[in-house]
Amino acid sequence: MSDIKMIAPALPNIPWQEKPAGEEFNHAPVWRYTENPIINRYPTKEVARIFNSAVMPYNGEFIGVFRGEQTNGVSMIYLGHSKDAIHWTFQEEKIHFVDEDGNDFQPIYAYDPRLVKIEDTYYIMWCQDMYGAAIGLAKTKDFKTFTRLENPFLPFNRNAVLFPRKINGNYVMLSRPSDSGHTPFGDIFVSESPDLVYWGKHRHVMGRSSEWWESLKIGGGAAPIETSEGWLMFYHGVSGTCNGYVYSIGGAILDLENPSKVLYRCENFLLTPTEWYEERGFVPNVCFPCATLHDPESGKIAIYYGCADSYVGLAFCKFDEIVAYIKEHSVTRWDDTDIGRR
Ligand code: BMA
Repeated sequence: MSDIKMIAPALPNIPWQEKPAGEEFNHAPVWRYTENPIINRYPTKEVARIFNSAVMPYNGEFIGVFRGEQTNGVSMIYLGHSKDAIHWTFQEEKIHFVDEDGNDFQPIYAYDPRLVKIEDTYYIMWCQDMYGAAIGLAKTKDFKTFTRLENPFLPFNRNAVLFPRKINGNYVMLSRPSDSGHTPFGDIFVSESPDLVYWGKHRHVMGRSSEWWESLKIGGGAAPIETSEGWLMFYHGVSGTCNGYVYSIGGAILDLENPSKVLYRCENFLLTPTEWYEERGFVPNVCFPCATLHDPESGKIAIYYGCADSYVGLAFCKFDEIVAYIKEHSVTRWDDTDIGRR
């Protein structure tokens, strides 16, 4: 056991499956749920595919915000409930957002939602149209009323995720500035806000690396997990092949007080498309993490990831093992470890 501690509320009912017996991990110590994918096609009448989605504990059970690609091809966000975080039921109606005066304020499209609880409020971040792809942000306390806040960043931007607490008094959000299309570049940045309206202190966190699996672009994934040594971050890394992009899951640990500094960054992917539901689908070869459930007492971590823009998959790891693996295989460059200001 290492001395590093996960700092999060206990989650004794975390979904879990033990590491496959006899499995020799000559790769990262992450294993898939044997019943993957946990969400299949046509989950509701108007939705063809659910993928790239985020879940959280809620009232002793689980709740989630799901990217649902409607049968008209437009993505929206749907609410789901589950007793075990594996079997989900979805509201037929997409989430309806209102502005701060309570007036209807629906995005034209919405995709890749993340869900983060800060103090007593739940925040949803997603990608949407703001005269180009940009970040949408909303809050809820009861999962009945969803109030949109100001869009944090100008277009073009994707992959926003808040840290689960304020740092030095400010809200802190990762994002990935992009272009209006499929963006053949991209680094992770971090920004701060005292009030979730005005954002600044933009810093570079880390860039695509020379490792092939993340050599094209990277982007934030699940909300970072607080640990005694830093923020454990599962993100996505993309490589460009002659047959399109390949999305893998990577891991890094960011400085606790100044998360623009990368303490450790794993040179190996933690998960890359291997299974039929990751390699084959609407967009093949995509593992796209958007959330974790994690329990500090048992050290269990469940990673929720979109598979091939078609399904949701679940993978597991143990906190001590994944941190040890990231540290053991860490390679950082100067532009990872500096504070990212120029
Ligand atoms: C990215 C995002 C993700 C998607 C991925 C692969 O640009 O749009 O939602 O999973 O492409 O298609």
